[in-house]
Amino acid sequence: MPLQDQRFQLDDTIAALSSAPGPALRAILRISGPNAWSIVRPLLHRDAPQLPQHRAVLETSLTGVANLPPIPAMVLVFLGPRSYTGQDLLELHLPGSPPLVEAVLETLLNRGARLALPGEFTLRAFLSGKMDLTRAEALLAVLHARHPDSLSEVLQQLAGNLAQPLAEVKERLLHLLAEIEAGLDFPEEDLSFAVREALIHQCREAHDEIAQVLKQLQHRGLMQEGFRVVLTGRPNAGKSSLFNALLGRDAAIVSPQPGTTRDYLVASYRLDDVVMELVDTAGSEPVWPTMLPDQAHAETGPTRLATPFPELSAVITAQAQAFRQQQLRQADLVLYCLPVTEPITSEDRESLAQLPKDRTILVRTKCDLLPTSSANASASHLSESGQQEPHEAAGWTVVWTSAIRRQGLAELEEIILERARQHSRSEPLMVSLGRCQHHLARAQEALAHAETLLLHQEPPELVAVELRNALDELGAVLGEVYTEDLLDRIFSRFCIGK
Ligand SMILES: Nc1nc2c(ncn2[C@@H]2O[C@H](COP(=O)(O)OP(=O)(O)OP(=O)(O)O)[C@@H](O)[C@H]2O)c(=O)[nH]1
Ligand SMILES: [Mg+2]
Repeated sequence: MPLQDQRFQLDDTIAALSSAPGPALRAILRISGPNAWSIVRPLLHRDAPQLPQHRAVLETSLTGVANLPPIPAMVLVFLGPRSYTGQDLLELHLPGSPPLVEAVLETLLNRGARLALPGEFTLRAFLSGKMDLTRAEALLAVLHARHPDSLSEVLQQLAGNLAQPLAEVKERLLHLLAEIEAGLDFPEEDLSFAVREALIHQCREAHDEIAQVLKQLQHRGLMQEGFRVVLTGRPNAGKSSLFNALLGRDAAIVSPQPGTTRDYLVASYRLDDVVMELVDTAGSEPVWPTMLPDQAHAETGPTRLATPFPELSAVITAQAQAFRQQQLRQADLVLYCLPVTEPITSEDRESLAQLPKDRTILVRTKCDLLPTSSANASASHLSESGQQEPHEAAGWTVVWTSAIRRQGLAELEEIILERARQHSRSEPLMVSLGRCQHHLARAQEALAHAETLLLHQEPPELVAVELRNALDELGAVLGEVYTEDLLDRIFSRFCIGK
């Protein structure tokens, strides 16, 4: 059966690991559907009761799982319809050992459960009316949130601060429609002036309330997970200079001394209509090793100054490197800076090996230091200029820049913008916002049409059609009107077990 069809098969009993995979103190397996209890019951220790009458927590053990001895388990029983999915739902809390969890899951599947598809538990919650679509989308965004600001935004949506005002507007429009349709039974009696005035007023009110919600959504869009562009590379590679050149101001200190940037700097960076975060980090090698100052000097050459407090510097360096690693983990795009005048070192190779090619741009900095004939070169012009990138650069997106002469910046910005746009199209929160904004704008259009019709004393039937259109659009936001295709697109973005 195609996956889409399976997804809407509510009489199946589905099971999956709901906690994060990997070793942990506890793992949680969820099983939901009409046979959840009958599948789990024979595995429970013989003292386990018949299906509890209420929500219950059973401290028990599981037997008959592969050839394993009894497994201590806590089983939470949620009876439908008062459960997350609206169906009987059991949670098996187990010791978080991956082979053990796998064996229990396999036993559940052998006993008739089907492995849940991504987001299928939440889809069931939605289909059983436990959750409107804005809340389901908010849940998805909560699971993917990385920053406290965007988390609080989506938590509010999860709590219903989008669904609730819209449900209220909808209620009032339904009332309005009922009034008009009641009048339609007497077509010869056109709407009186006073009634028309009142209807216009109510249409405007609904329009304004939707505008308020749209404004909230717009704010949420600005608070979205910023696309994070992180500059990294060896000390002195020209990261801070590029950071300043992209921002168009001197936000970071630049100096010929390697190790100038010891912390990391985050700046709001706007390209076109996309606001993102640009992060400058410390160079990617320990600049002040825990060695005596004169040793450091001897090993790294004259540009490196001896630190007066080697131990303190080692601590700061370690911290700077930890920050850099953390920023790299959170990066949506990495700009790996490498002066065009320097070869790719083993250290660069090691660093690059850890970065995903599709989310990294190799920025060859300081291209003004090359002879003028090749100074205008960029990745796409390499062969013409006779310059060859080292073979390690093959397969990477390469851009040549000079922060000092502002060369290659437009090309770099174009790539950054394109990646940021691609990213926001796949961000759960942004997808949800786009969908809601689309329907709300159309609801507003319908209300504006209704108002115009009322002003021009057009027949009430036409006004009713526009009100129905507005109601349909609001219904679509909340998920009362949906297509399987839309649900498939939303819920397949969840991970399995959610
Ligand atoms: N000629 C030339 N010099 C540059 C360019 N970009 C940076 N530099 C010089 O390279 C040196 C290091 O620049 P920074 O921007 O501080 O390098 P960094 O990678 O931030 O260095 P750390 O913070 O120490 O890791 C400075 O002397 C800059 O003036 C460039 O495009 N052309
Ligand atoms: Mg710097």
